[in-house]
Amino acid sequence: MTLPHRTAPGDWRDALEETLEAFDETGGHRVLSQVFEKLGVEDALSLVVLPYLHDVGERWSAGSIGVAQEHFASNVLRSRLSLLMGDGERPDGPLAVLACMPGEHHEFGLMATAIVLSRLGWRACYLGANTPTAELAHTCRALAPSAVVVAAHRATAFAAHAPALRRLSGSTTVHLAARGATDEVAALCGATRLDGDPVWAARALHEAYGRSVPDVTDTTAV
Ligand code: B12
Repeated sequence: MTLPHRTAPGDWRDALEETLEAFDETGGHRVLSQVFEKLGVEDALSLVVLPYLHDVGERWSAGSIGVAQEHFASNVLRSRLSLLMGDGERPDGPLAVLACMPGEHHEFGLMATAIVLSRLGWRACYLGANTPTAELAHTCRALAPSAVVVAAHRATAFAAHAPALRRLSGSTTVHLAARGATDEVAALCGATRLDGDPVWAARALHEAYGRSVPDVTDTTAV
């Protein structure tokens, strides 16, 4: 598939739809290489990859694509994003531990935040989907991170583990993220709500921890 003159984010999303939803892995990777190169990692995530995932879900729920196409597209994207994890980390950078709540398998937003934090020099300890809270607490005791980010689509996923999150908040700053992160559940868990899209949120965290956001002009990506 050739991609002449594509510039607008919607065009890139269309190109992902045309390739990934036709089970064309090579074509999908080619589009991703171009979009990362042209837009840079942060804008590619914010304007193309994450909105594309949202659109995939809409097409799946409307019945215009099947589960196989949705799974295929998300697996290709997951493999690609995992290559970006850890890129730019500095050994003396602040440490963040990132995990999805138990039962939560939607991890792309969390991955995007981990990627952007590492590009800002953070060390990102990414625990990923469906992380038991006892394991999260154990990891935080061992690593003493500057910040913990936990994500869930439903507020009940946080509320069900409020006592454990509240205990964790006693020793480190816990940020609740994604659609389930309401003010009410954050208060219940003694945590802070992390607003905004995953890229914006990573930059906000970086600033909150006293670092200025560099002008990232290096668009080097995989
Ligand atoms: C990919 C996907 C999956 C993959 C996930 C793979 C993976 N490794 O992550 C798999 C196949 C596992 C999956 C499973 C399921 N899924 Co699903 N999935 C999606 C899909 C297509 C994309 C999700 C995604 O990553 N979006 C990108 C994120 C970044 O966008 P977002 O979710 O809108 O999040 C916004 C904010 O909340 C915020 N944000 C999100 N995460 C984070 C994290 C941080 C740190 C920060 C700061 C911000 C942030 O950023 C976004 C705005 O920019 C969505 C469609 C959609 N509309 O999103 C459905 C969707 C979320 N899934 C849905 C459903 C129903 C399911 C299943 C129940 C299906 C089933 N019957 O098994 C299971 C549940 C699994 C579970 N227990 O968690 C529904 C949820 C409906 C609802 N209202 O709750 C959706 C909306 C599809 C739909 N249109 O119906 N899914």
